[in-house]
Amino acid sequence: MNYTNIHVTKEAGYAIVQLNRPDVLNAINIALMQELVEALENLDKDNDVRCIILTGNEKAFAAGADIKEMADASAVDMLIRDQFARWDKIRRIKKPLIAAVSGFALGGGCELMMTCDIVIASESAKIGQPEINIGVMPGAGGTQRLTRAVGKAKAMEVVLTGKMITAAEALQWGLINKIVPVEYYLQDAKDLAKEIASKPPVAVRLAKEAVLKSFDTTIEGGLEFERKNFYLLFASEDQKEGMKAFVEKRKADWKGK
Ligand code: DAK
Repeated sequence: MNYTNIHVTKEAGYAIVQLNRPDVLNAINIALMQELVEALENLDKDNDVRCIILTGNEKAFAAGADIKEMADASAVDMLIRDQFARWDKIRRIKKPLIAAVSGFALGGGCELMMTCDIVIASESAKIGQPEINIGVMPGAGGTQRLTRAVGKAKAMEVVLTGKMITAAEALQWGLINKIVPVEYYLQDAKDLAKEIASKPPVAVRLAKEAVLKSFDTTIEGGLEFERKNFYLLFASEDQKEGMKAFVEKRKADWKGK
């Protein structure tokens, strides 16, 4: 597939989707979003791909939605563009998404990062929700996902001041998983993707689904959901293979079924 605003590379077991508008710090315009959703949905269906890395470049993961594209839009224009439908599609990607973040992850860039399941950041990452500085507020999950990740007090500080936080702060606050030197952040994400790709895919899928469920249900509902997914895995060939391999002291050969 030929894309203009992103690059897609497939490696053994995983894929890398790189945002590719370096001149504008990977600002997310409609064209980029269309390509991103199409690529992610295709990779989600691709049996050779078991994990997806989403990245930018050393200077920017993404500095937000494209302000120039939105500046003159009316509320009705925004409604008709219905861009939230595309963001929702990213939320529904079933394979694990790893964000490999360096430089700016701001506004929609931070929201995209938070839609991913695991975040590996370089030491230079600068993360924030600066929408307040341009007369708006986060619109693609920033007030909700950030608050759930770091708590009300810190989310308020970030959203109401528009300040950027460092990678070290983001790690301390529990927003990201790991900080690595700039030279290694992508390699680190690849190593993690390889590790996840080596696990039984059906179990990975149902486990991701169950963890995400915890965001929008009660503990009772979540435990019930988890249990159903757990039972379901006993219908998979990989459960039989995984437990048999353990007993026989050999490496499991996953079929993804
Ligand atoms: N949009 C468009 N262009 C951007 C941009 C952005 N968000 N961020 C940077 N650029 C462009 C700059 O205009 C500049 O272009 P030229 O002037 O060279 O043509 C180029 O990238 C380099 O930027 P700077 O010269 O400003 O670079 P600096 O290193 O000096 O500063 C910076 C870097 C990241 C601090 C600065 O660029 C900056 O403050 N950028 C804006 C950050 C920001 O406010 N981001 C939040 C945007 S609002 C929605 C979903 C999501 C959203 C909205 C709707 N729906 C589903 C409907 C999200 C909204 C947002 O993200």
